[in-house]
Amino acid sequence: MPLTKAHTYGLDNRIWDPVHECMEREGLRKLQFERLQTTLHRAYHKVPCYQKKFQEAKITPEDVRTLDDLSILPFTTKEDLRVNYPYGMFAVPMRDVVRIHSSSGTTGKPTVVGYSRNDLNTWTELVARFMTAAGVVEDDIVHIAFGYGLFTGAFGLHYGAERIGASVIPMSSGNTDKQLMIMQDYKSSALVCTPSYALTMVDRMETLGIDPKELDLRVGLFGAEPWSEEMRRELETRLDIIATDNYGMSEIMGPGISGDCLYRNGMHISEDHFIAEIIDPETGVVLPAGETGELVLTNITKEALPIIRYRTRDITRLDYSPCPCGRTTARMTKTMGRSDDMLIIKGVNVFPTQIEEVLFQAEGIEPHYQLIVERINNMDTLEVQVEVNEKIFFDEMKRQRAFVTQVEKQLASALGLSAKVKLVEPSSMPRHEGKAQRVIDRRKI
Ligand code: DLL
Repeated sequence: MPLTKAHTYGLDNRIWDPVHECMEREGLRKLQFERLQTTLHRAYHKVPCYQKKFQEAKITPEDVRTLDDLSILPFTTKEDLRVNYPYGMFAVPMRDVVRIHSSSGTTGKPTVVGYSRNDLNTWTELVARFMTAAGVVEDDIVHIAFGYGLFTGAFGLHYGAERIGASVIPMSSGNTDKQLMIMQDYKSSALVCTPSYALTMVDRMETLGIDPKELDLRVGLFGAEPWSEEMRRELETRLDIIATDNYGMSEIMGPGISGDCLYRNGMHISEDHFIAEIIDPETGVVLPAGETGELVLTNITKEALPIIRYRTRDITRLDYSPCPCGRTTARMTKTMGRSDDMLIIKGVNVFPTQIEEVLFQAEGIEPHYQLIVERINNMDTLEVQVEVNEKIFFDEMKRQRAFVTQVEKQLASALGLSAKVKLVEPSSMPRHEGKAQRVIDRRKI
C-alpha cells in the first residue's frame, strides 16, 4: 500500500533500531545462530522439560551446528506449558522473575509466562520498534483500550509507547462512552485495542453523533485477533485513520513479535529476537520460503522463559522480498486465523476471516456477524448471522430474499460450500471489548 495516506496524517517512515531492523541477511543469520545456541544451552540445562525432550530425541544442543539444524529439535506446545503449570518451564529462579502474565485460556488452566528484568527491557524495545513502524512518535497521545491485567496487550503497548516518549492514557477496555469522552477531551491520536473493539467504538460514535473526523486520531494499532483486509478498510474509512496490524502471543513474549510498517504489506518480524519457521500443520515438516502453513517460533533472547519451536497454530506465510520502508526483516502476512479456529464443514476448511471478507463487500451489511455450526441428521450446516442496515432489514420480503440469495451465492463461490445467511436487526449482535468470539460450534455439545 502506498505511503501517501500516512503522509496526510503526518506520519513518517521512522525506524526505531536501524542497526537490527535493516541488517543484511547473512549478519542476521549469524546473530540468530549465536543467540539460538545460548538459548538451547539455557533451556537444556535449566528446564527439565527441555532436557527430557532432547534426551527422548537423542540430541544435545551441540548437535545444532547451523541454523538449518533447528528442524531436528522437538516442538513445544501449549500442552507443555499446561503440564508444567505454573512455573515449571521457567529457566531462572523466581527471585529473578520481575513480571508474570498469563494467556487467556478458554478451557482449563491458563498458561503462565514470566519475564526477567532484561526480558522486560527487550519487550519494551520491541514494542517501541513496531509502534514506531506504525507511525507513533513522541508527540502522540496513545490511548490504550486493551484490558490491563494478566493479558499482555495493555502492559506491553504501555511500556513501548512510554519508551518512545509518547503520552500514554492507560484507559483499559470497556465503558465505551467514557472512552469516547476521553478520546475527545484528551485528544488521543493513536488508538490501541482489538480491531473488533475499534469497530464497537466507531458504531457507538455514530449513535452518539460524534464525527470521527473531528477527533485527533491518526493511527490505530490493532492486534490480538484475526481480522481481514476488508475490516482494515472499514476501520480506516469510518475512523479516518491509518489502521496497522500487530501480532504476538504470551508464550513467546506478548505483543512485539511483528507489526506493520506504514506500507502495510505484511508484518515485520523482529528476527533478531525470534526465529520464524513455517511448517505443514499435519506433518510438522518445514515448508519452503513463501508457502502458507503454521507459524513456529523460537525466542532466542528470553531469559526467564526460553521457548523452542513453539507451535503457534497460526496460519500465515513469510515474505522475504524487500520492503520499501527499508527494513530487511521477513514479513508475515495477516494470519487467516488459528488452525484450531479453522472450521471443517462438510470436509471443507473454512476460516471465519474468509467469510468476513465476503460479508464486508456487500452493500448494506453491517460488519457484525456470527457463525453457527450445527450437525443436523449427520450433516454439517453453517449459518451466517449478519447484521444489516435498517433499509435492508425493513425492505420488502421479495427484495430481502434476493439480497440473501446474492450473499449466499458469493459465499458459496468464495468458500466452495453452501451456507445459510440470516439477516438480523441492526445493533442486535453482541459487541466486543476484547477478543471477538464469532463462532458457535454446536457440533461439540
Ligand atoms: O494476543 C498478544 C497481543 C496483544 C498481540 C496485543 C497483539 C496485541 P495471547 O492472548 O496469548 O497474546 O493470544 C495469542 O492471538 O496465537 C493469535 O492466534 C492471536 N493474535 C494475536 N495477534 C494477532 C494478529 C496476544 N495481529 C494469539 N492477527 C495468537 C491475528 C492474532 N491473530
